Amino acid sequence: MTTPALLPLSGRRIPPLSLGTSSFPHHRATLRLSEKFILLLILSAFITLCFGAFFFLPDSSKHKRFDLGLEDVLIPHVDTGKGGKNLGGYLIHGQGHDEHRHREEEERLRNKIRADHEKALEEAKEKLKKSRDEIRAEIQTEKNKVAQEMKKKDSKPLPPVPIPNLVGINSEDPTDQDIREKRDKIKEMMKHAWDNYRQYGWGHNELKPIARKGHSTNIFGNSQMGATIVDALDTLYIMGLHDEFRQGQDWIDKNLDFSVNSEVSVFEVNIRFIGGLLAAYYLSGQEVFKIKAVQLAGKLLPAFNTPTGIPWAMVNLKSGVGRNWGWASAGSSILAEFGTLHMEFVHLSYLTGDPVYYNKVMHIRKLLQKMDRPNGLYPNYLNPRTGRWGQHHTSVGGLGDSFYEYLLKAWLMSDKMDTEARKMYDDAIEAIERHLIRKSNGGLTFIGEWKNGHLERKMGHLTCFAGGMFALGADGSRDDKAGHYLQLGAEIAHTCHESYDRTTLKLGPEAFKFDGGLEAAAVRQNEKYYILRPEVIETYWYMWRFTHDPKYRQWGWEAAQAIDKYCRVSGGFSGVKDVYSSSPAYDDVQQSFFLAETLKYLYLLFSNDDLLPLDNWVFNTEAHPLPVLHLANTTLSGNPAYR
Ligand code: DMJ
Repeated sequence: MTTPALLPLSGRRIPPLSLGTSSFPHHRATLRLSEKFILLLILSAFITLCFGAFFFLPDSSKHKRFDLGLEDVLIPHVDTGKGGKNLGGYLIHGQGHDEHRHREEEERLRNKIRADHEKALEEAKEKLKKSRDEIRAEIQTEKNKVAQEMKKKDSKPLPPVPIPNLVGINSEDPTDQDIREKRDKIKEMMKHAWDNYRQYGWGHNELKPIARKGHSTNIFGNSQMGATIVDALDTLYIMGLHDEFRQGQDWIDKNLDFSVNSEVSVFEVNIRFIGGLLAAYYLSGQEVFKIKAVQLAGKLLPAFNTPTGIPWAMVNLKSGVGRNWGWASAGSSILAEFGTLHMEFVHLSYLTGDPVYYNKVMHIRKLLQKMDRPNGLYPNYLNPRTGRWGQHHTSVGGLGDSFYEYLLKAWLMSDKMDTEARKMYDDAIEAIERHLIRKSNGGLTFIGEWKNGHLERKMGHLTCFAGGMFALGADGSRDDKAGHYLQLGAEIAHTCHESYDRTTLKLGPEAFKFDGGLEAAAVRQNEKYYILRPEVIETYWYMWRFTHDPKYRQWGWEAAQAIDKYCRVSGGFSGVKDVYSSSPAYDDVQQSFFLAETLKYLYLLFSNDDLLPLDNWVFNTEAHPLPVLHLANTTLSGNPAYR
């Protein structure tokens, strides 16, 4: 049987490899093999001879051989073209001259090595005479020098860009005395929070106001990056607390270092640090904030190195290794986390001229656009390896919230040019209204949570921000439904106010239900806490700006008084564990967002509208104001280089 190996597809016959039956081609091949073998033997004998002869040559000849080779390579100005490669008299003359030069060179090198050795020995002897502490101090000085050098290198000014129109950074005091006094009270609360943090928690991420020491949570890993300082800067600035602002700036300039071996939340670091630094930069014009924001953004970029480009939830700032939260469905990334980077990243590209940040967030958007959405809803979980949704849970509160917020704000921040973002927002909100928004038996409008085809009639404190979002998105909404969305915003504000008003402390619980006779009330113990969150006050402020209905100032003032009464302690402000108890326990944490958001929104609620007007500023999800970029006149959005 002919084996297929003998009849290859090309049709050319291959000689058999078998040594079995003798054939002419096989015989010829055997002869060629033995000829080759003899040639190989002669060649190897010749090489062995040359090698042996070399070892019998005098030393100087060996050096010359190697030096010549070296010179050919390393000394380009020697004209080897004329003499070096030639076998004529010129070469012989050149070799004699070279020999002399090489001997001199060798001598020089030997002397240098000797001198270096002697110097090192001397230094070592000197060192040994010194005490351990002296040696340590010297090492430290050297280290500092290197660190300073690196700092200088890192702090190179970024390319100048036209700064957008920054209107409304300052504003007149309110003319109404009552409003002025309320605003002053909020400023005093800010000072109390800041001063205590400064005294007891300075440089730590947050403050423990009862224990009077620093505090940190896993979102910042084991770092001490002064989260409260960065988060509070813009609030200090708009309140006119300029000494405090300078204290913060000084700390950031000297101490804020991102080369730490720490695993941090990409989302939290983006909204609090990058957002905070960018806002501080735009408000104050101090370059240091821009430089730090860009340095930090560079440290977050490795988080995007996933098979899909959907970033990991966490990244180690030093190694760049990323991973997801252990609790997230099927190793997924979280919608509210990877979907809340857009505003800051667009600003980073704008300020640096580097499209890398813009490309990262646009890639996320494009990927989301292509995906099927169950009932038009975005699930909270997306696997960054497979690009597939995890559990089909949808929420306008935790895990989903700021994704929707950033769609709307991307459109606003682009001076309404980014119509793609507006469309995605409109589509998402329509699906949310259809499937998640309901009226309770008592007539309260609430936003529930979608869990595997079932509506849970529960709303989180976090979800209360949506009242402000609906009001902010009313203008420009599809089918001219501005009135409808403003009304929806008002209804959510009302429901959230009820969740406060129905408690003992007049502070809202973390989550509340509309089930089995319950109306905006928490049942489980672990849903009754208030941790100084801003969302309800945020919605009051937006509603105030769009309607000027005095009830929003009234509700805001009620919340401010309750915070001052029940959360204030001598060491700062603390969250409380049960808003239905008249003597609640403290959680002993002064959250950084209390200074960034809660107190800022309260202050704005009692300020004139021309302080950070909403036509010119868009607040990120941590309440850091970023200016509207008039992208129609810049290269950013339309330029193919940025796609
Ligand atoms: C803040 O860090 C941000 O508002 C975020 O979007 C979610 N909530 C906290 C404060 O409650």
